[in-house]
Amino acid sequence: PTTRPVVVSTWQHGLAANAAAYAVLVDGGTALDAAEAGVRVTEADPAVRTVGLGGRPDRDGIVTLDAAIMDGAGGCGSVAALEGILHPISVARRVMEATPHVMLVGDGAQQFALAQGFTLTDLLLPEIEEEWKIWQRDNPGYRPPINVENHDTIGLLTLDQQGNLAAACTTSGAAYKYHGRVGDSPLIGAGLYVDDEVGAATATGWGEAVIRACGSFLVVELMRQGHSPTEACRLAVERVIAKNPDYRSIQVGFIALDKLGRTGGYCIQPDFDYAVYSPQVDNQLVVPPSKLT
Ligand code: SD4
Repeated sequence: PTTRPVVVSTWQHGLAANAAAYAVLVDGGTALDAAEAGVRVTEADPAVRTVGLGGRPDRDGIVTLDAAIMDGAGGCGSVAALEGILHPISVARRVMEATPHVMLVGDGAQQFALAQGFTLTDLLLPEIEEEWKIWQRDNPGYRPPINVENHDTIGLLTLDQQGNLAAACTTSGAAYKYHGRVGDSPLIGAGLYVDDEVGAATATGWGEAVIRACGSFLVVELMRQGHSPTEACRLAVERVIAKNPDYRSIQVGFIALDKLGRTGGYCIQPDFDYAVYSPQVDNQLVVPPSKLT
């Protein structure tokens, strides 16, 4: 039996994103349109400290954004280290649809966005700038914090009524990162991956740890081998742990959606949750199993 449509996304802010994405899907919209519409809600929400407007800056006080979007046929686009654009996910989609490329970064990504009609927005909120100044004062070593709280990307997976899958992932990245640092979120195969023959996956947490394991690609390939979404996420977390001896001090979480509409997740630390919206689940938060307790 197949469940459609389905939306699943990371963290509590996933609930609002899911609502927007699900509305597109029940209307007969595509998985790709729904994925973009969903995460745009989080990007524009000034209360979310880890995505778009209201996101925390890098250690130089500059908000730099990473985002990627992918469909189940292999189409994908992404931007990294993008400054001053409210909706990096929509720029990523333009990269996918209006260029011969997959990824644009930094100034080039911003120039492309402006040429496509996006406008500049100041994304650094005054209270966030104050917080950053205090962090700077208290951290003379100027080292980005590596800890379990330094995360909360929105990653969102969709299955539409036609049976097509898509994923979107967008973030301001790790707080107080080096200027120019790129995390897992805009990297196809790390922050997200989709294959209509199998399913879709996305990651949240300490991006460096996800990149080392090609996390989201791994989850999809494990589902291809027959593992359920939750079991695929668990095995991918085990791989992350094997590649990251410091795993006790970081969080990594994966969520997955297979082509039958089954969802699942797994994480290192127990503080992760994700939001599911389907004909059977009325947009609810799920707490997945975790490696540590
Ligand atoms: C990153 N995975 O840039 C993202 C961080 C995250 O809020 O989840 N951020 O490493």
